Amino acid sequence: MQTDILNLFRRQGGEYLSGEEISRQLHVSRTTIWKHIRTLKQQGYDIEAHTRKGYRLRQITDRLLPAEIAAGLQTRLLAAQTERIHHFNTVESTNNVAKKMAFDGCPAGTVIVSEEQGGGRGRLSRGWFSPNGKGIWMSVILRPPFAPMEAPKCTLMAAVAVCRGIEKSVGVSCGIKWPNDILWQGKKMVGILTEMSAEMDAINHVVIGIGINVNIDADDFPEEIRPLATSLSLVTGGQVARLELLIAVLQELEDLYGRVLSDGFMPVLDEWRSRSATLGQKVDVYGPDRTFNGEAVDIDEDGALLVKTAAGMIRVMAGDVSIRSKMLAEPQ
Ligand code: BTX
Repeated sequence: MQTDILNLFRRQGGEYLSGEEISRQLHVSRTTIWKHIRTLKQQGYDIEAHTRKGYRLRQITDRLLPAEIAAGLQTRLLAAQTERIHHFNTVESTNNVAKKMAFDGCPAGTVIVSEEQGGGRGRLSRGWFSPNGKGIWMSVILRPPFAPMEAPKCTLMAAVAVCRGIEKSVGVSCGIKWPNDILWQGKKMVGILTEMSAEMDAINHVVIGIGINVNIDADDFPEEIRPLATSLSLVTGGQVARLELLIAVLQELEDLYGRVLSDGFMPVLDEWRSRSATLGQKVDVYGPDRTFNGEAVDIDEDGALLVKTAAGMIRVMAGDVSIRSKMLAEPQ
């Protein structure tokens, strides 16, 4: 019902619509309409009520509300219905919420989005700065028919989807740094944290957490990450519409996932390579059990980084990579 009311407002383009007209079109009483409008206002919609003229939606909110996201999407799986999108004003971590929902059996394609995170997480218990209303902090739940060792593919797929979404919606081209960062001129714009639950030979679910710095000013960043981080507003010099961007990223992710399921992983891998800021660079690799350096030459089908070292080729499944070159690359 709330979606229907919002659709009527959208068609009205900011003009008033009487309660009587809304109740006639939606076949419910004016009291019911009034109650739904009260709920919409509580959700953050800027709806003005006038005793004679009725109601009007003053402006589309910048909050990432489920009805707004669903209205912009043409997906069958990801956030395909408003009920599959869960919006919060604040949570500790959208990945934590998503993992709980996934364990409780929510459908694949469920998306959790929050205006802010109090305890946003990166890899290896690192934090992720997620200020209120200034970024996209979201988690997507998938149940891919992959073997557990193929889960890193989800990170690569998400990285390509985010790059495409940013390019289409904001017109900014970013580079992907293996395994999970998206950079602009060497500074971190996006982080991706993929977590999974699996049996020996099958994945139960994967949670893909995506954090995009959208409208964060340089002074907003904590001092220790300020030299390393950037945001879309810093790059473009203006405010960026979060909702459009979120919709673009989800649409790209759905399209890529569908492609992976039908045609395999090679096309995504090729696109990842073409957008990579890591390949062809001299790198220092900080693995779980050793540190070494060499040249990043490729990634393989499982998403592992292949590094040419003095001692031969080393296949890196997990770890951090720092790029040695002075000029950190955009996609080559
Ligand atoms: P990471 O371990 O590669 O990067 C974490 C490091 O990045 C931090 O130690 C810090 O140096 C730096 N950092 C922290 N916050 C920011 C920021 N906003 N911009 C740039 N650099 C930063 C990266 O892990 C994975 C991050 C995933 C975040 C998403 S948000 C939605 C979902 N929920 C959640 O808790 N995490 C994911």
